[in-house]
Amino acid sequence: MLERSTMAENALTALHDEQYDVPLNSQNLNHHTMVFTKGRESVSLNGSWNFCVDLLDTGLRQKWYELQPASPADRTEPWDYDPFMGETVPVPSNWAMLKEKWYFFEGSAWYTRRLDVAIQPEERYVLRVGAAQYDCKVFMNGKFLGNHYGGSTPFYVELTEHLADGENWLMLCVNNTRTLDRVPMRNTDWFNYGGVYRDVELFTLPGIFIKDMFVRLSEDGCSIEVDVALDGLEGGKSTTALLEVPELGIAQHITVTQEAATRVGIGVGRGRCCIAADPERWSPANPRLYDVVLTAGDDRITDRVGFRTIVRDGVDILLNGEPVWLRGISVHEDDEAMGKVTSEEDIRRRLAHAKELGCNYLRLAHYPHHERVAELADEMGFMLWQEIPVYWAIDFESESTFKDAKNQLAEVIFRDRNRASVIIWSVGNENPDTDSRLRFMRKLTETARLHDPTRLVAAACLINHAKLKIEDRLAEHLDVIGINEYYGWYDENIEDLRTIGENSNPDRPVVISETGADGDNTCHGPVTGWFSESYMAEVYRQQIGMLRELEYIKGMSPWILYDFRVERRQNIYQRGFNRKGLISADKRTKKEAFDVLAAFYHEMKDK
Ligand code: GCB
Repeated sequence: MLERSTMAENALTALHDEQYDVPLNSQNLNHHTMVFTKGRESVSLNGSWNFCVDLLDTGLRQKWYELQPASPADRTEPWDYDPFMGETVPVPSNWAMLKEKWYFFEGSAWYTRRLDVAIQPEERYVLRVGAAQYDCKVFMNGKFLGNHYGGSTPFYVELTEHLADGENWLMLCVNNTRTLDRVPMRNTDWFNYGGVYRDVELFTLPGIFIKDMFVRLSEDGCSIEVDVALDGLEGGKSTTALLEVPELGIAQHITVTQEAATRVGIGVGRGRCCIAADPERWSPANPRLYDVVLTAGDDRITDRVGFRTIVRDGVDILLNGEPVWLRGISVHEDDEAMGKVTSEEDIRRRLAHAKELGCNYLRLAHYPHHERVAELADEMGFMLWQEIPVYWAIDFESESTFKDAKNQLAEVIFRDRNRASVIIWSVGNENPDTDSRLRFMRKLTETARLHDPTRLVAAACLINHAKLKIEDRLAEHLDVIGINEYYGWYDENIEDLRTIGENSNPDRPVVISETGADGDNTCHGPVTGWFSESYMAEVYRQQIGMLRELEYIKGMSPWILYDFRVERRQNIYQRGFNRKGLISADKRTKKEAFDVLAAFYHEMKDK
């Protein structure tokens, strides 16, 4: 018995301490601690990490993170896990994909690695974890440094004051337990992958560094607006930063003044400017990007930014002032072999398949995808719907659930708001229309607009199937109403779609955020009927036949590009996968419906 508790008086009562993790659930790593890292060099901490699954949370109870490296002869008591030796796994990875016995593992897992740093006195050190699903607690050299909630957004830990010159030990405790009060909650239609599944990096920064930069075209399209945040300004001081967009002849000084103290005597300074400019507009047809460089003291960052406007005008979506119809496809971040770990090749393949379909738009469902997707979408000319996992039965009554959702939304916005491709922030999917949900999600729409007034806000809303009407009080707080409809699959009469339009008479754009059918195109699949590839294609034909006539529909993102893994689908045709992909889980074999949709989109392109 090695349980250790600061609350318990003796060793036995420590076994009864079920509050052991409370001090460590601080959520102190959040959107406030984010650092702009694009265009910066880093030291990769990917690779082999010591690893241990920990179903009973023994590590937190016994404080494994306080152990120091020592040989058995030098230890003074027995130990249940030695973080400095034993099994290793690659980072990034999802443990479900590494060993069969970890496939359904839900709980804590410990990642440990050595970190050697030659400390330079003037420098600051920031750890970035691209994503760890879901709750991650960070420890270094025996000390707890912070905790992050949210499985799909990056988080940052300043290590400066905790690093020793030379050898250091970094530990991450990652927990993927589904709970009722988190975002998402217990029940989802995608696999609950656990692990550190995006890059882990160490950034070395000067004493005053650029914490944030937000660059965009103003709503009237006449100027470029820039917000800058610097970290490390000394009490009451102001400084200047230089913004350059060489191809536009812009070299503009921005005054940055201290706003809030983050550490003793050290604060964040903010500055803003608005520069008259007329850049070439970014669009899917002309994905023009400009180099943007920001210099502040010894720090310098670069980004590639596209300039465009996206607004709602009555029932239309206007890109650079012109109505646009969204020819989209939904995608999950999922791979048969890699789980949620994604690669440049995987993202490029995804976008190449979308191009082949004739898409100008993707819905990144149901959580923030890897940031590389938006960068490549910027380059290749796709518009994106990005969302947070406020999915199904979230605990809308809970303040702490709201805090979590709001933070995830802010994090993805801060991460991607320089990406022209992102046109929509979506705040939820298929949530019941209760008073508490309305309050919760209305506040999320406000958060989205506060952090980014330059994009549209959407959600997948509800249809009243008895009245055949879009009936969702959230709709009036959105710019774009998404509806998930499955006529031909879960829903019966496709003609209802016409009636829904007539009965709803929406005053803003409606997009079909999902529609589709399962088709098992493997050797196990049926030839006709439910789950056959041919029935799936027929559903697409019927959908397209109907949707092309409906004026109120301004775009669609059928469900989904690839088959994806999920626990809840276990019939003989599904076998642990949702098979609504236009391409099967091998990401190669196209189903008949692929060509049906491609033919429609190619025809729409010319309109
Ligand atoms: C939905 C959900 C999506 C599911 C899909 C399905 O409405 O939004 O997450 O995967 O239906 O296949 O049932």
